[in-house]
Amino acid sequence: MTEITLIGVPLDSGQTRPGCLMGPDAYRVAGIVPTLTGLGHTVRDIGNVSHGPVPEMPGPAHLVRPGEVAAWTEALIDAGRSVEGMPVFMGGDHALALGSVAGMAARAADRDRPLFVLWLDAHSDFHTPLTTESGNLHGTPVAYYTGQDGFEGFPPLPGPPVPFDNLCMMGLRSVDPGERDRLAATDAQLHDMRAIDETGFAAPLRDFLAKVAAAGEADLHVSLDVDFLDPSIAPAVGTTVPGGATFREAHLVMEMLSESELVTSLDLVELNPAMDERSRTARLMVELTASLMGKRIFDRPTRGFGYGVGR
Ligand code: EXY
Ligand code: MN
Ligand code: MN
Ligand code: MN
Repeated sequence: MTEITLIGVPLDSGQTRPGCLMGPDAYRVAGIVPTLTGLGHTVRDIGNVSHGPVPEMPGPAHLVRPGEVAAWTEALIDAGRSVEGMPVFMGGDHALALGSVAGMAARAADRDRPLFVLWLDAHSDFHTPLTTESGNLHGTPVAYYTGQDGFEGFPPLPGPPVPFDNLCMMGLRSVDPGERDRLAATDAQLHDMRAIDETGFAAPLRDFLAKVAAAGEADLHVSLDVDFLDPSIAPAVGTTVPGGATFREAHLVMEMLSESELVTSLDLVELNPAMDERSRTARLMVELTASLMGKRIFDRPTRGFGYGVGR
């Protein structure tokens, strides 16, 4: 069983639509604590964290609240790095992943381990402050934690940048021209929905998990953006894109991750409770978290059964 630390991140400065700051409480109302304790885990909810002083920022004038995002990044690096068990960052928009992933990379390095990242998102979030057209910094975390240029005024990475070879993206279906060529030139494993339609999720996910397992002692961070899911099952997000993961596909991904026993930290991001329908999306995200944390229809042999990832 796992010691889970819930970290509430009421951050909505990565974009302009209000509402994501209610996300952490929506997960609490949807029962994330009893759901996880009911699976046998130890759960500590440390409440909502806040950020320190907001710095003056250099950089393009159209950036949306860059000082707040920089301050959050600093706060989340600190909040996550010292957690012993499994941190779950309850957002909050995806700008929280500048800090959560940078902090997890530092924590992994503190333990002499590499960090792998599974990015479940309709978007690649690979803009920098210099390439973003919208100015919305929730579209930039991947560029930050992989160490790209253009983040002047943001905290320096506290640990090593995440190598592209350790990064897998699934669910992609909205990638801007400014992100596309730079990302395609990297070693990141990029699975857009066109590819998923051909292979399904299982085969590429199995390959990625086998790679993580082959690294020996390694950490794996999963960043789950609500818009990874199809809007028909998850309407409470500001950046809906048609053609997302279905209910069963999302559960399969979570169940495979659970069976791998490799996941060491998690983001739940972009939930906007103001756009939800009777907590439907919040409840689905909690249900997916439960599947990631071991909820099964039937018990199955674990430690890599069938996936070649046991160790
Ligand atoms: N690529 C678009 C932009 O940069 O504005 C949309 C980014 C959406 C980011 C969401 C959280 O995944
Ligand atoms: Mn603030
Ligand atoms: Mn995202
Ligand atoms: Mn997204």
